Amino acid sequence: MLLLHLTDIDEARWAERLAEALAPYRVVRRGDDFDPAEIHYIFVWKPAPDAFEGLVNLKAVLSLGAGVDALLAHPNLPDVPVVRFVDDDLSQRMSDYVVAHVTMHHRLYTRFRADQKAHRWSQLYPPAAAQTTVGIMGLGVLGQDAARRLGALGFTLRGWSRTPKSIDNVETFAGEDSFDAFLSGTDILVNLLPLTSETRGILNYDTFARLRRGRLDGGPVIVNAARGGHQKEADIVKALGDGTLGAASLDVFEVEPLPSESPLWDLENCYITPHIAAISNTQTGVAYFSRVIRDHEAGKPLINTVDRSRGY
Ligand code: NDP
Ligand code: OXD
Repeated sequence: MLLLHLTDIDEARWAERLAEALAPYRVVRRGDDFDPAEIHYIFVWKPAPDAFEGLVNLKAVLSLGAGVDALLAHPNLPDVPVVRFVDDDLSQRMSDYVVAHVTMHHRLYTRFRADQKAHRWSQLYPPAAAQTTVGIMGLGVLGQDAARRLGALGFTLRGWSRTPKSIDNVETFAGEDSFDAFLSGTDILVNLLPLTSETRGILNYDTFARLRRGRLDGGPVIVNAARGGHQKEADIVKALGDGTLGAASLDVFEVEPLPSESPLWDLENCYITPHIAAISNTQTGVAYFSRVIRDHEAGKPLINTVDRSRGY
């Protein structure tokens, strides 16, 4: 039996679709009449502290989120495999966000918008895409998809991961020791890392100060579409104010919703979206998670399981 525990999401819709896809396998929601000992899978988003109570025969936890930082921090997460969401539609949506913001900054949107407001005719030609280096932190499912789509637009690409990678048309860097070299040639820094103890706070003033200067008018740029815990917002405000950063696009925040008194809201060179870079699509999500359950029940191994020791 599959139990749904989705908070802030249209759980009824997911339940209806999953029940159709998995029939005759039983799908239940909290509040339905069922024996917790018969639950073999639980599908979660923002699970409550008692979400796993009584689930003594659980085979796997299925995470609607691609990022599992909050789930791994759940105080009562059972010791069973965690399967995270990996999906072409999700990757496409994330790359849509990344491409939109990278191209906007590459074409010096902040400068020309300010000129327009001031009725100022001031010609300045942005560098060609090939002369602009986008550095992607995190070369996993989302980072590699973004790299492929940015590469098709002609940008020069580099990427940073924990373990070495070889990816066509991307100069790759791995590990702490190569972080400085990676940053020193990056004009637009895109963050697609998971949030772990190693990556928390990585978008800080020291990181910004090490980015390449002189290529993009106004200064280097950051684009964070991963987790708010990666960024130190006081450092972003300082760097956007003193020219260490030319601009920032932020989809995620230390506290969400972003408090109305945050200074980020009013900065002309800060572009805020409310954690909407990519959403898990019901249609493809139902296809993915019903396949995970069906395959596992047929004896196949689980896919896209989280390595708890790495934290992602
Ligand atoms: P993956 O697990 O596929 O990729 C993670 C990448 O980060 C890997 O390349 C990994 O390196 C690298 N990495 C991990 N730790 C480190 C480290 N300490 N130093 C350097 N590199 C590191 O994740 P996804 O691409 O699927 O997702 C990335 C994140 O995007 C999610 O964790 C989630 O937080 C966020 N997200 C945000 C959304 C939004 O709407 N804003 C939507 C969906 C996801 P290696 O390859 O060596 O393992
Ligand atoms: C995710 C998210 O991790 O929506 O999937 O942030």
